[in-house]
Amino acid sequence: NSSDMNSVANYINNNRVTPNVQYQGVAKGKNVFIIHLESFQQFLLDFKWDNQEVTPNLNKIYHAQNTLSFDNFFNQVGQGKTADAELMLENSLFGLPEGAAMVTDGTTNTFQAAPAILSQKGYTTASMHGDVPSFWNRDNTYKSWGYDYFFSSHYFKEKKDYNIGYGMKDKIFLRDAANYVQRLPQPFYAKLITVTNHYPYLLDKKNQSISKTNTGDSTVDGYVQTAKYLDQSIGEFMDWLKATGLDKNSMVVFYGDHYGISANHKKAVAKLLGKKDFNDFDNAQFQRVPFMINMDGLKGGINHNYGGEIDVLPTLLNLLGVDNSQTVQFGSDLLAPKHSQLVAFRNGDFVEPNFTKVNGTYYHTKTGAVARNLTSEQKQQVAAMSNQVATELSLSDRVIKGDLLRFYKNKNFQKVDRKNYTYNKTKA
Ligand code: GP9
Ligand code: MN
Repeated sequence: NSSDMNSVANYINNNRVTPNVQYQGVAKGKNVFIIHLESFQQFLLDFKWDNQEVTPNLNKIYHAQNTLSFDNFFNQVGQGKTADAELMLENSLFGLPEGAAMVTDGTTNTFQAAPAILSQKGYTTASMHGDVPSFWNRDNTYKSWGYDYFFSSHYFKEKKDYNIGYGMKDKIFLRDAANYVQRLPQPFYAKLITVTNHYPYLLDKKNQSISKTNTGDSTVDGYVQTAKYLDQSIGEFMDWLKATGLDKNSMVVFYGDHYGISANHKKAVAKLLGKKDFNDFDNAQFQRVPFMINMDGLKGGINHNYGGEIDVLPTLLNLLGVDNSQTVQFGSDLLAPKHSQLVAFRNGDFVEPNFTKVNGTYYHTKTGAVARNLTSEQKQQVAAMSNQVATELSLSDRVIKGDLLRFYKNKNFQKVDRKNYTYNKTKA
């Protein structure tokens, strides 16, 4: 009920941090691209195989002077995978302990999502994806999030050979999506969801331009091939952006949604990384995914702050100069001087600069050693962090399960009326 909402709002307001004034509004009025890099992990950046960089285009973006990159940014998804990532990125709410909130609650709940926030600031908003609209209940949830458009596979030409795995091949998808992007009134907020780099990493012969790895684990060895293909599609997309001049007035945000190689493949990962061993601690550190913000004139560099997907919305809103002092958000601005570096995993574990908790065991983040003989002060610290993680997760769950945002009054935000949206298109 509404008093539940008040206690959540109190918690959030107590933890709200003041934004970084240096970056405040530097992207005001710019177009925004959110580029979803399917199953793409941080370790792929600068990774070499077969005598070549696997992802030269993304590496270039990662190291560019006008890219703000993060090397301690973690995926925080649960069972909802892609859906959890989308939910966190655009709402700063956690995925649910089980299932996917986009499916169970996306149609009926009230949200204050990025597309709605920005469309109330004059943006045109669109999500594009080369899979059927019903996957993860996107066609319903996007209405609750205030997306003006959803260009799903129904909007793209189909040809023999255009599809693989879960949908369109990334190069074809991004090329065709560009036609829709170009017709959006500016400023726009456009999310492009790739999918070729998805388990089980299938790719047709003519698109393979690097050999498979040699771990002998067939679910792992194709990963570099589809990652390279995704990287090439990004290279082509960036060329297009430049050719149109859109690179001059756009902020391009890249993120990896979740791991590509699960904890079931520890042996193969150890071999891939040239390590003797790969334990639970290593696997927690392996949850890093890219988060990069590229924009003409942006003061970039690699930022080492710990953070995760939950932190994206406040970070972007501050860059865009959108007041988010009233937003219900569980993350904190990655660039804020007092950004909270405690990164919650969906199961209650966490990682932060000093301690990592995996399956209830504490490790020293710097060395990976099990944290034995903690001082009483350290014991208090880790207990407090565990509590904070549990509190955040359970409050976020209450927001979703109780549909609490329907009670929340935010003077900067007008509630979304789902009836105003339709994404129907009959197949051409
Ligand atoms: C399909 C896609 C895959 O539309 O986005 O989702 P995932 O399996 O990665 O959660
Ligand atoms: Mn995914």
